[in-house]
Amino acid sequence: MRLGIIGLPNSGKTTLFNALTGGDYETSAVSSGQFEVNTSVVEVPDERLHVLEKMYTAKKRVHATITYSDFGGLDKGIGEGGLEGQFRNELQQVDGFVHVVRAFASDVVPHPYGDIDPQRDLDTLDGEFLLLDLLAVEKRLERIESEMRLKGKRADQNLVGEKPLMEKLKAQLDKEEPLRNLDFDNRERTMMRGFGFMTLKPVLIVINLGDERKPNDDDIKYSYKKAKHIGLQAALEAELSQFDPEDAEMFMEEYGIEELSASRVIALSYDLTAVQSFLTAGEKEVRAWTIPQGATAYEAAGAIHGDIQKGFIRAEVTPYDILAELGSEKEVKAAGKMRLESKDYVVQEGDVIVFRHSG
Ligand SMILES: Nc1nc2c(ncn2[C@@H]2O[C@H](COP(=O)(O)OP(=O)(O)O)[C@@H](O)[C@H]2O)c(=O)[nH]1
Ligand SMILES: [Mg+2]
Repeated sequence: MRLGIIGLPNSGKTTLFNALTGGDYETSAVSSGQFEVNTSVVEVPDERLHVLEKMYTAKKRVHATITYSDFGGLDKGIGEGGLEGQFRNELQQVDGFVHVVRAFASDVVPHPYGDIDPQRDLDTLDGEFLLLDLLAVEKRLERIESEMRLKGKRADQNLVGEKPLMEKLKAQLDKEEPLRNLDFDNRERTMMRGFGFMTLKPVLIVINLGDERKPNDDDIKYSYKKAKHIGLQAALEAELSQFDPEDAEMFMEEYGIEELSASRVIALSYDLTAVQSFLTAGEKEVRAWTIPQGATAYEAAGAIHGDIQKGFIRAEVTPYDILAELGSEKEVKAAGKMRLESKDYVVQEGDVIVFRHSG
């Protein structure tokens, strides 16, 4: 899963990227205005893996991961002016966005538009993305219409079949509403797959609160267009991510910080894209695997290895909570709490699974 960190220049994107990834990329009070992308992979914190690691005395602990890409250079005008090919491709390929909105005031870091106005900033970039989608939809509609005009009855029916969907999208975008707020059936979702519509992607809004404000976003009253949001102090979080764990803990205790907001952002962004984790555990390793919500045991097997999927016999499933409560696989079996499931079983978050397979 890959998420794009977006926002206006000097909102704190690279700072947040550093906070999330423990990276040390250069942040700057003067924005270069260049399109550039930094990419890094982070582990999704998961307390369950630590418990399982002890339970199985496992040699290795493998977390689910998220790839974050920090997109520098987004600003007013990208909708109309168009985006460079490679940069645009990368934006279209991400599974969702983390939209950084600046709420911090600073004399040394100029805001590109002069004053601090989070709602305006949020709407500015959203507006550009709406425009990009609208242009793409209009282009497609023109293509469909010319196909119908030129070929009449011999027109490509797959292409023509997209027309009602494209009209539905256009109506939404004309209202300046993001596509993600519409409901779609599976057929429509399949049709939209190749387009990489920006406003269809799920978004998590991160309000960069700055130094003086407590990480509490209750007092910020903008409308979020149904998007999830979280407030944090990006600069502070980035600094803490560079500390040794013990030093960070001491610092947090001193300032009464219970949990790093960066961890919250990672957890929230994992939930953003309709995925879930199932777990495998043994002496060799304990591991969290990422699959779509609603995936079957057969699909879960495929996430591990094609051979396990091909030779699928059954899945032995124990919900994590039961395993943690009873303390071992043996106890679970003795209590008759291990379930045998077939290929079409719908995997639940936190299922600990052993796949029996031939070959
Ligand atoms: N005072 C303050 N400065 C910040 C904060 N977050 C980022 N900055 C500074 O703002 C400038 C721009 O940050 P950067 O992450 O490079 O923004 P980007 O252009 O969105 O990538 C840098 O000088 C940062 O140190 C913050 O929470 N408080
Ligand atoms: Mg940057």
